[in-house]
Amino acid sequence: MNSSLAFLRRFLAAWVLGVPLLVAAQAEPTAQAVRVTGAVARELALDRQALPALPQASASVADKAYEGVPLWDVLSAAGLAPAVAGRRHPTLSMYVLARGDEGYQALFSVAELDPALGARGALLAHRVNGAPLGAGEGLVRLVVPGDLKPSRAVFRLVELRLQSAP
Ligand SMILES: Nc1nc2c(c(=O)[nH]1)N[C@H]1C(S)=C(S)[C@@H](COP(=O)(O)O)O[C@H]1N2
Ligand SMILES: [Mo]
Repeated sequence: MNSSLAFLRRFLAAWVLGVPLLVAAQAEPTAQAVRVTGAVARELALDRQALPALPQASASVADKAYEGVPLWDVLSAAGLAPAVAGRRHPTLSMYVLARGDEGYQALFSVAELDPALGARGALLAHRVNGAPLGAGEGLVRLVVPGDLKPSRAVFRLVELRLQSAP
């Protein structure tokens, strides 16, 4: 009798404590900002308020009209800071790792993004076809004009990490 009562108590305690923890884990909110990190002069965090306040641009990709902030503007605001010194044209050996909140990653060379070189016009999009991004796309989707498939169009973007090739 006593032991089954103890079991019931433990069961109830696990239930009462465990359920809210489980719910909290499942309801993990979409990241509230895109962070610009790594080899930059100053790290940035762009949140829901900051993004629409920056100069906007648009891009059409796969029959969708995206609006957002040019990726190059954000990289310029953060300031490229090559980690390897004494190199001619040091940004030519730098790259950006774009990461979604679940760990999905896609890499861009700084040169392909540079308006003086590849000029891809990549956008940190926060609106599509005149409305906020779709459910599941998060706060920001990286939109990449010129890519034939949207494989690098990282949704639920949380980080842009600048690195220098060794
Ligand atoms: N965060 C994140 N972004 C991602 C992916 C992913 O798995 N995670 N898949 C990519 C791939 S391979 C494709 S084809 C497109 C699919 O986007 P869509 O469902 O809007 O067509 O999203 C890209 N962006
Ligand atoms: Mo894909």
